Amino acid sequence: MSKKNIEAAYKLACERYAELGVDVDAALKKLLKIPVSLHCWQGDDVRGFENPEGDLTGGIQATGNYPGRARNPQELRGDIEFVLSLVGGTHRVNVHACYAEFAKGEKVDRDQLQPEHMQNWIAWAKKNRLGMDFNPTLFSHPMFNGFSLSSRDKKTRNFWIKHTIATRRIAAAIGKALGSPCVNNVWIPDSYKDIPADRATPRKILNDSLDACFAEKFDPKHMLDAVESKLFGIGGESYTVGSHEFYMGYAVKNQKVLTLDAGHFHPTETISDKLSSCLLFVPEILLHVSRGVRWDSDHVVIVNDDLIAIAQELVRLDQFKRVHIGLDYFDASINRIAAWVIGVRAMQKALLYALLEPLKLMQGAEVSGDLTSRLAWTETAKTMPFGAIWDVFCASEDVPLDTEWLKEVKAYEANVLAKR
Ligand code: RNT
Ligand code: ZN
Repeated sequence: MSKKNIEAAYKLACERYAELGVDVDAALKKLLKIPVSLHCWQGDDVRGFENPEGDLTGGIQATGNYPGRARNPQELRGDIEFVLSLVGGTHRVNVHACYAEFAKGEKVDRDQLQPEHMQNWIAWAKKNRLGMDFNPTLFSHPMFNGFSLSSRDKKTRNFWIKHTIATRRIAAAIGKALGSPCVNNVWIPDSYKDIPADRATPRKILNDSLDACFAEKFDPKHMLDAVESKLFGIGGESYTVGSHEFYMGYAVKNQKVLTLDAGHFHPTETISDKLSSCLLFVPEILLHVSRGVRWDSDHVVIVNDDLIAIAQELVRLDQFKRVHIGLDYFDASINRIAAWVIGVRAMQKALLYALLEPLKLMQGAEVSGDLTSRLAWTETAKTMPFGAIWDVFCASEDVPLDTEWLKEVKAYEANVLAKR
């Protein structure tokens, strides 16, 4: 589409939004300031750099064998740079501990990790003006035997406690170096495939282990602890130690960041309605924006009702300082770069859609008890010329329109990915 047509469509669209009391410029300005944390593990099917050919364990699976997976830090960071060139706004990158880098011949186990092992990532993030988030990797390792922080075996448990402590120190170093708090998210796969005889003991152990992990105090300007629940995983269908109730309780009691992963609840349960309640009791929330399909919690994020509902809540709560948005999915059956781009752009589209709703009219109707009008305005929003505004967001950020970015990804596939 020509620049002239984009501008003409935008002008008409702005007039129509103004009729509903919606300030399009303010919405665009706001969208620019909402960072999305880009998960590094979409680029290599959650393999990491320790042992890329090893098994992915812990009830998560990346299925598919689309060619072009990143095989080393240079390829992975190069791919992320390319993704960032295709999305507007300023973002963050979310890295797992299993993506640490070592000198040639150096062998460092996860309980011994140091900030220096993330130095390349930190320098790269700095150069690219990205904030960074971090995660202990409590799976895909010989010390993970179905249980980690909640293991009844002291040696196993202590190994993972030491690992988590190490990642908190690294996260604090990251946050300090980049001048932006690094969210360090703890997720454990500890679970039983079948019905446990004792649900309580592993949870008591997990509670104590987390207390040990979090004993050291850090400046919240540098590092924030987050804890992520899950209802079930593959091979862990009957019981997960770190359930929602467990972590909700832990986060409230200890004032930790609560992570809500959109794919970690009952398949028909959504996280949008949880935000307003959780924000009353926990200091901050980390969203793992994902798309659950049947038993898989990690399909590529697209603009659907669930995503729009999340974005609507975020906009209506307007507490963006207390809510961190991260993506969390992995699909190895399609071009991995496209999977990233589709997810970031979907998140931004949903946010823009929510920012452009006639909220004053909807909330005014609600307050006055005119619920008929509230429903009518909700429906009106759906046929407003949203696409014209989205195009201008892309054009003004100098990134391709929706009709254009795929061509660039196909060229990158031919020139870069196909040669791997
Ligand atoms: C797994 C959790 C977790 C992971 C990442 C790799 O179900 O969602 O967040 O996806 O840590
Ligand atoms: Zn997650």
